[in-house]
Amino acid sequence: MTTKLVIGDFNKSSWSLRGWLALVVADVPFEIIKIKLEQSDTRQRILQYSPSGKVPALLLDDIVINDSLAICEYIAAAYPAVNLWPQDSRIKALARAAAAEMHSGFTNLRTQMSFGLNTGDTPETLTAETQGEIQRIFSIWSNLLERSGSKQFLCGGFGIVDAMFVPVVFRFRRYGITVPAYLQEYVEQVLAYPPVQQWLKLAAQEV
Ligand SMILES: N[C@@H](CCC(=O)N[C@@H](CS)C(=O)NCC(=O)O)C(=O)O
Repeated sequence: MTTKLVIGDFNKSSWSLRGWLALVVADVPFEIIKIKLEQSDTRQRILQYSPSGKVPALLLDDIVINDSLAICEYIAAAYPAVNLWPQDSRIKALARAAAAEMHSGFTNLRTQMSFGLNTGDTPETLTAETQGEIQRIFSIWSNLLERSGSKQFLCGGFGIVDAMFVPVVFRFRRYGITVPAYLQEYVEQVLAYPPVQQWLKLAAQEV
């Protein structure tokens, strides 16, 4: 079976990063088809592969999975030994809820603190709504760490829930958000995680 992942720029596409991480962490061999975002032909180029007009899209022989969380779910199911979700069903439910909240929410944070690793302006002040969302993320992380008893990632080994929040860790770093001391170690482990470093390297090499 051929596996291809259609993504946007490494510097710009936070949703691509999430899907890409699932494949890399599960050690799936795949090819990348990269489409430059924010160009006059971007939409037309993405539509050649992804019916939603969005990236990432995972191209398998006979289907296209055109959503980051669905890609993560597919990889978790296809490679169960990697444990991309926690094994404990209650912790897994909490991890899924956190991943879903990230996937569907935090619109103020995503708008005011754009993902661009090397692009975009830095807002002078963050709105109360954005600050509230940052506090909510701290609370999600601390709850998962406490409930799972993990000293590493949110629920033990690096999983989908961590992948969903990697772009947030990048944003906190880029916008100088002070992370509470009890979450500092988590953030450092995420930034030091080899696949995360690999993405940052690819982003740095991108013209
Ligand atoms: N819910 C989708 C969102 C995907 C999304 O918004 N992708 C952006 C890039 S990060 C995109 O394709 N933008 C292209 C465009 O709007 O032209 C997912 O989780 O995959």
